[in-house]
Amino acid sequence: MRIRFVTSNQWKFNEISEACRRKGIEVEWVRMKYEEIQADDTEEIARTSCERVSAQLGSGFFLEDTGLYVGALGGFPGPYSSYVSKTIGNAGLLKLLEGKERGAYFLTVIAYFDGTVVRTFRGILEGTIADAPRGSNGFGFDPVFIPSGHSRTLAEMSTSEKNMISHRSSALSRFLEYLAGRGNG
Ligand code: ITT
Ligand code: NA
Repeated sequence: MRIRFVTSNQWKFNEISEACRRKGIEVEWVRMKYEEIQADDTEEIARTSCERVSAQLGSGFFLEDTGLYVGALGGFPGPYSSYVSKTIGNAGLLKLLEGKERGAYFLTVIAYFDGTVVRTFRGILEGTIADAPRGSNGFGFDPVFIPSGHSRTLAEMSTSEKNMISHRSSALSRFLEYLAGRGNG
């Protein structure tokens, strides 16, 4: 089976293709930056993006939206994760969290247009924000995110280790189960 993944983000593609390769699924990278609506709900952003992109690509593709939700910051940066990562970055996030509770989670919502409706699949990874950045693998908030039950940050894990636990790979597993159930797998 072959499927298209629409993202401008090289690291997202690397993770998704590694996870798919293990299951014998081929992923084609549609490297494209689509415009996202501004909304406070990751699912709504993914769904709307998928509807818009389908006008251009038809069906048989998926995309995803991911956010980091920090409890002590009322869920911030959430849907603003991309902007926050590019502007204040991990150093700025750590500064905001000085003296605060460190609980956080990642949420990925995959959206897939089946030709008739958009379907969404979620994946969550719970954890804490580290006191300082550690590790050089991965991207974005990986150096400051320690998954629950682990002592290393995501940036101290390999792609395949991250894929064993991540928000993105959980959402992907649900999506692939759905595809297999439809007889496309
Ligand atoms: P596309 O929309 O083109 O897929 P993007 O990078 O803009 O790529 P998002 O809007 O989902 O994607 O951005 C969320 C940001 O959150 C992303 O730019 C990273 O900084 C961060 N992020 C997303 N997934 C992450 C992960 O698994 N680990 C660490 N940081 C992550
Ligand atoms: Na996105």
